[in-house]
Amino acid sequence: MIPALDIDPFCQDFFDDPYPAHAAMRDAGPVVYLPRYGIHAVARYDDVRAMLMDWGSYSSARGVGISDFAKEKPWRLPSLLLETDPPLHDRTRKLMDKVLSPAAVRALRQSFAAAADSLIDDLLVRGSFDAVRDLAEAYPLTVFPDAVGMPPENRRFLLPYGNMVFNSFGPRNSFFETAVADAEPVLAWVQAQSKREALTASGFGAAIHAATDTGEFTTAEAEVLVRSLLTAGVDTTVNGLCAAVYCLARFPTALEQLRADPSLARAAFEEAVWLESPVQTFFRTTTRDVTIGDETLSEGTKVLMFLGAANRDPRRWDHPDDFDMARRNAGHVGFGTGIHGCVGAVLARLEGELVLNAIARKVASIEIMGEPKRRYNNTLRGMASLPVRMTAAAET
Ligand code: 4MI
Repeated sequence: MIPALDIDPFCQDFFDDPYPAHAAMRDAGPVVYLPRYGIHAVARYDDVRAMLMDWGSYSSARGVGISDFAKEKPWRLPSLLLETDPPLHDRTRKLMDKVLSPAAVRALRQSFAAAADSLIDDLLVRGSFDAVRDLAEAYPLTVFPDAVGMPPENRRFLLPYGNMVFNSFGPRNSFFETAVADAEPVLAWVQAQSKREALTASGFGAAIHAATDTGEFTTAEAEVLVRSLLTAGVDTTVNGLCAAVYCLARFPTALEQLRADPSLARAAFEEAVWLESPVQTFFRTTTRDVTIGDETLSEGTKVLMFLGAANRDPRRWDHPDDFDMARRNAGHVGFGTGIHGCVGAVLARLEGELVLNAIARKVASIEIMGEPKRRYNNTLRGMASLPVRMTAAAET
């Protein structure tokens, strides 16, 4: 018998504190049933990881949200990257791997570092600010659209767009409905921004469109792949940076260690992604009858993977609720793993490293000045606001 649990993983109470429910699902068994939505779920590290690795049994092509594309019309044109299986996925992923290669990302280091330093300098002049709007959102919203090759106008539209898409992976609840209420101008803008003519001649966008010159990709395909960048490139990193700042504010000894050794910046960002798991969940759909533990799921079953619960599974991690930059967190699933493992992780890690390195060199203290407000989203874990005061370190 697969244990049935009365848990709603898409409601405000759950988002306010998902951890007791995560533990209940992990403890109930390797796979559980959530009757509220008629879905199955896995929350243990080993089972989440195994599912991510087995793309042949657990398909992405029927959607990685609760909606089954075999039964319902997708909310938007499906992604050619996220919502595909091999062999189509091999072709699109190969192009995105090339566009976002370590060498391509390395070329951005100097300008991204300058932007991080100047942002932290400006924030130190202000002293008190909102770490979500003024830091975690501000940084990716500058450097990422620049790297894609987008014009300066309306870049903030990327935030409501991400909010819509990441809500759309959950049920059609009030979070989704609110997010899509005024969708039209944002959707039109995203579509227009995906076109070759809208993008500068250098940048990730142009690099994707260049693959149409050889006939390997159609213009329509290139536009949907640029849309993947615009969807996945901002909100995710925003919530990763927000998580990192929130950790440093709550764990002052960690900030002291980081200040003493700024080369810990990369480890600090990774640990924040591990601990907070900005992308909390994705679905797969079974392609055949599968066995998990002693249980069988029939073909065509939606299974929800709790990445955030896997990253805090005490079966896998020591003191799983602590922020510890010395932890060996390799193998965490905050960026997923397997063929769909985050293609932008190199870029996200660069952004995280550079912002935290600037903080390490320039900031003496981070103090939380008011009640942090959570941002409710069916997929992403993050905050709507985090009022802080930052003081400057003595010049060296
Ligand atoms: C994991 S976040 C994400 C990745 C890819 C896409 C959207 C979100 C996409 O549209 O391809």
